[in-house]
Amino acid sequence: MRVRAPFCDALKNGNIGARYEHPHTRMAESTLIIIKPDGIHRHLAGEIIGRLEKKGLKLAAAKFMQVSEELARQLYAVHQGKPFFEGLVKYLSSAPVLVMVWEAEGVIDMARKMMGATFGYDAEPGTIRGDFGCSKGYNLIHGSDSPESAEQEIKLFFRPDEIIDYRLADADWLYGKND
Ligand code: DAT
Ligand code: MG
Repeated sequence: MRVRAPFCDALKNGNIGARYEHPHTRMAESTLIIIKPDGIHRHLAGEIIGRLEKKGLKLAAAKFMQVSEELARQLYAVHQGKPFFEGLVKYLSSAPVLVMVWEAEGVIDMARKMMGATFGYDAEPGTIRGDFGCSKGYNLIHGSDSPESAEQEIKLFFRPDEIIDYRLADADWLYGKND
């Protein structure tokens, strides 16, 4: 009589390396993340990308570029008229940045939590801004704050064909069937 190994049940139930399409891989939300000029100059791009990768978020697009003042004004249009607006535009357009789209269900909130509070001196240890800066203006990273702003911001930087649709090789281990 053949004894069925528990391993086979696990495979059949989709727990070990099974090729089922988990809903999380289909309904992924997107966010625009920018490693700002200070992040690039301070050699923190790898550290920041590493944190997002290790969290299990999926990189869908990336562009290393110098942002024009015009584009910076568009990205920060909601802040137009505020006393810090002109300085913010100058800062973002002053040196190269790394602009990315990251995906996961709930990625907007997760990335915001990982970024930490807006000003480095307020941000909790363990967050990107909390661990690597104490400045008000130079706060290393931008992340969309809502699905509406994410959609709008991604369109400012990427054409649809620049956003890559693929399945992470470890997708089966990032989420369980009951997530
Ligand atoms: P966040 O980047 O956390 O989404 P925000 O959208 O309120 O913050 O502001 C955009 C950027 O503007 C922020 O990253 C840093 C700068 N900023 C915001 N408030 C400021 C202030 N009171 N003084 C100087 N810079 C400010
Ligand atoms: Mg914001």
